[in-house]
Amino acid sequence: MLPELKDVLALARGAGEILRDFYDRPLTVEHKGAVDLVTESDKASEAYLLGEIRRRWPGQAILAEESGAHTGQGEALWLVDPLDGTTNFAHGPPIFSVSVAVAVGGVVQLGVGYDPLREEAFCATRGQGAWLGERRLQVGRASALVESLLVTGFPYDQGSNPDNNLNYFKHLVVRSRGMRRLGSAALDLAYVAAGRVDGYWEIRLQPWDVAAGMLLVEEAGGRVTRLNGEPDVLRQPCSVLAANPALHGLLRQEIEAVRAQAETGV
Ligand code: LIP
Repeated sequence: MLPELKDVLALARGAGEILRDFYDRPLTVEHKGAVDLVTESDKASEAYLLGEIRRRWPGQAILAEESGAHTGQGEALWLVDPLDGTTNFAHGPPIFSVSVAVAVGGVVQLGVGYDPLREEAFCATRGQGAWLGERRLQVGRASALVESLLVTGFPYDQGSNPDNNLNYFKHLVVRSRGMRRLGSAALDLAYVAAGRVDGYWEIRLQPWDVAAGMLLVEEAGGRVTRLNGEPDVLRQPCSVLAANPALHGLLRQEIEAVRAQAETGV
């Protein structure tokens, strides 16, 4: 038996309630890497989500940020980010989310990105549109970079890996109307779907960061690919480029120009 969107939404809201309880309280912060944090709120949210999934959909496979891959039977795969934006959560900026998606046969069919502080649930079912409450989501119409508000992020190995997105950032920031780094990939994608920002790209993410958000953007009329234009966004390490179709093409051209410049050294 497969879940319905309302089931995924209920799970995301339940996890969001846990995050609200933890938010603004002193936290124990552990390190998965130099700047890759995990808190008890990540773990508590994930424990809740996995417990509910296993109770109501026993035997279905799960890929979750903190506990990794859990094999199952059948074609369903849950992709769970219990707290997307952990660094913000640990430091204080009120920008984080719960991201839950369900893929069947490798294709994401259901996705929810939930902001527990604003209580905004961005939801999508493949082929049935993307929604924020009763409002149907539609990507923005920016058709020139200089008209576009862009958002991006940086990988956790930003300090040790020279391929850390600064090259694309430097090239695009001066060609756009504005650039933001919000700190939650799931919300970045939800905001592209809602037309709040016009384009988003990021490198070396994980499937749980982007699975729900990529469905939101696709169902809102946007285009989502890897930075190189290939379709398999969820292939690890994930890279993502999301925008309305016209702007997606323009961003692809600029990204290729940066790549060509790096390869030729000119
Ligand atoms: C984060 C993403 C963010 C990215 C960070 C990290 P987490 O996910 O939401 O966009 O820049 O490197 O991947 O770790 O907070 O779930």
